[in-house]
This record gives sequence, C-alpha cells and structure tokens, in this order.
Amino acid sequence: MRIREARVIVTSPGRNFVTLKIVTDEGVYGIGDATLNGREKAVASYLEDHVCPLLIGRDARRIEDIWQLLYRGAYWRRGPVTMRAIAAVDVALWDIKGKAMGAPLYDLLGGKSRDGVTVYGHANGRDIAETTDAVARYIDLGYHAIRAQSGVPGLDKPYGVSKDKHVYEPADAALASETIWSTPEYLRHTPRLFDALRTSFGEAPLLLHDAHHRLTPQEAAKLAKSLEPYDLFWLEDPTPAENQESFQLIRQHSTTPLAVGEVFNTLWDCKDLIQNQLIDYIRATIVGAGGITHLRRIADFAAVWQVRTGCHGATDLSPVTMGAALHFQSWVPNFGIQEYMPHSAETDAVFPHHYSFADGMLHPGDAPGHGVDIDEALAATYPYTPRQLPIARLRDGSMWNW
Ligand code: GCO
Ligand code: MG
Repeated sequence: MRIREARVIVTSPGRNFVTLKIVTDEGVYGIGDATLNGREKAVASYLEDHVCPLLIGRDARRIEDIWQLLYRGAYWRRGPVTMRAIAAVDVALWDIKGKAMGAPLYDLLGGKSRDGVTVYGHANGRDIAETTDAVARYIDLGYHAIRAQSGVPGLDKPYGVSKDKHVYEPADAALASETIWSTPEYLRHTPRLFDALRTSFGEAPLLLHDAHHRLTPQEAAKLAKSLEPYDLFWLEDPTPAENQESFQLIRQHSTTPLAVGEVFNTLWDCKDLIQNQLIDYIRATIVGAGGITHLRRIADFAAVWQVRTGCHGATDLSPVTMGAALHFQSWVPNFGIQEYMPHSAETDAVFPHHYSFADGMLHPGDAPGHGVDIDEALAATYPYTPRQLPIARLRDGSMWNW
C-alpha cells in the first residue's frame, strides 16, 4: 500500500486548523491534525515543503519506519513545529492502518481498558459567583470532573475566563493582544474560589485548576499548599517546566497533585519530572507529542512511576486529535483523565466524527481508524484567518508568561 498523495488543508471554521490528508494507491486515506495555535502556517509549510514530498511512494503500513525517518532524518530534532508535523503523518497512517484492517484504533493498540474516557469540562466566570454557576451547569450536564477558573479582583483579563460561557478561544486577535497579570492578587483569590466551590458542591466533584505557567516555584508551592484543604484532582502548570528540577520545591511543600506537559513535544521534556516523581499527570497529547507512536512511549515510561495521562484537549486541538486521543485513552493502562472543550458547531461540521459524550465520559465510537473525517468542500469555505495568543505583562510593563 503506497502513499500516492499527501496534502495539507488549512481551514478556519471559527478558528484555524491544519490537517494532513494522506491518500494511498489503494484509495484508503487517513487524516492527521497539525494545528499549532497562533503559528499554524509554520507547520503547514514544514509539511508541504519538506515532509509531503518525502512521503510519496512509501509503504503506508510502515508507521514506525516513517516516524523514525521524519525524526532522525530531519537531523534537527524535537520542537513544536517538527513534532506536530510528525504527529500529523503518524495519526494519518494509524488511521489508514485501522481502515485497511477494518479495526478501530483502540483495537490496534491492544483493545479497550475501560468503558469510557472520563473528561473534565471548563467552568469559568468573571467572579466567584459566576464560576460557581458555571460549575453547577457542568454538574447538571453530567460531568464528574470540572476545571474552575475565575476572574481576580483588580485584574481585567486573567487566564481562562472567556466572554462566551461555553467555548474559550484565547487566540482572539491577529496580533497578540495584551493582558495584565499580578501574582499577589491571584494567590489570595484562588483559595477563596475553591473554598466557595466545596461549600456549594461538597466533596464529590473532581475539581481542577490551571495556573498557566504564571508562578515562580516558591509561589507555586504556596498555592499548592493553600489549596490542599479543597482536595484538587490536579493543579496544572504551576510554574514553567523548562527547568524540570524546579518542581522539587513545590513537591517539598505540598501533596496537591500536579499536572504538566501541554507544551511538551517529546519524552525528553518530561523525563526528569516523571522519573523523579515530581508530577502526577502528564498532559502531552497526540498532536503536541509526535502522534500515537511517541505518546505511547511517554505513557509507558510514565507508568513505571505511576504517573497517569491527562491529555490536553483545548479547542485549538482539532477533532482529529480528540478522536485519536479518545482511542488512545480508551486503551492506555495508566489513564488519568481527558480534557474536553467542545468545538463550535462550524468546526464539528467540517470534521464529522464518531465520538460522543454521555454521563461525564467521551466514547470514541467503533468506526475503523480514529473515526474522524474532514469535509474538504466545507473546509474550503473557511479561509485561514490570522490569530495569535495573547501576551501578559506585569503592572510595571514587564513581559510575563501568558
Ligand atoms: C488548557 C490550556 C489551553 C491553552 C491553549 C493554548 O489547559 O486547556 O492551558 O487553554 O491555553 O491550548 O493554545
Ligand atoms: Mg493548560
């Protein structure tokens, strides 16, 4: 089964997505997601100019060999652009293999390990009262796990709070918009939020929170410790993780579980965090970390230290990534949880899919491959629209981490 064609489809049904379609000489095709929020065209060019020509004529069944070709063969290893391009090829090839064999992806990986994939939804509001209302709505919808973010008094646009109550799309301007950040207010406010949520909803809901890389290790330790009474499922990205050792300081002070890794590309980014037991959940997902082939290696390595998966699932990851992640998460033995932000109706129409939500879980469906397709005619009606993520500055104008 030879690769006859590989083409890149850039579409913007409300937000930008980069999709790779690989077609074989037997007519079977597969699709993969290569979206890199705010830097989409870089991956489209990497694929079109450098990867697609390399694929033509190769045996589509040799997924591992093609992965190694793209990883070792580029000489320049790792990085968000390279690894997304590799992920798109990898996922399209797994999709082809599944379709050719008439098997859903979870069966190719080893079969289902659970009945469904427990997901967490995003509750947010401009203040504690609004966030409390949003959590109540998710509980009514059947969610067992909810991430809670709230506006902080004195801060106009903190991370995670959107105008739209359901869909959070931070990439809101052609050129990065500016927000103001102040850690002291946030550190005082966040325990109050979780105190209010436990008072309103009791012990049962799994509650999560994302600090979005804003804190120093010492500040992160302080927050993790102050949130202990509220029994979080996880505290995410408490501090940037380039220096993996810095998590030791957080660990020395708190038992609040930690989740890190939505910006990681390879096992090398989380090797020390995992083997030193500095985190509890690894957030790497299919599109960010080199596809199924590489994410499986990360998960197996993490299992040795009882670190569990918590795949990134924001709306900038296309339904193709969600579909593939659900097959992966249905199989992976050390499953933790899956993030779920539903896509807009326009996006769902461009990417018809077999996955569905019921009782706080997503189900991948039983279609061969990953079960997600692209309507190319509809995709062509939504041209690329430049959008970048915001930036954050401190009150004195210094650049900070958004
Ligand atoms: C999350 C993430 C997102 C990111 C977004 C950037 O936990 O879902 O932090 O909200 O900010 O994916 O493109
Ligand atoms: Mg996050």
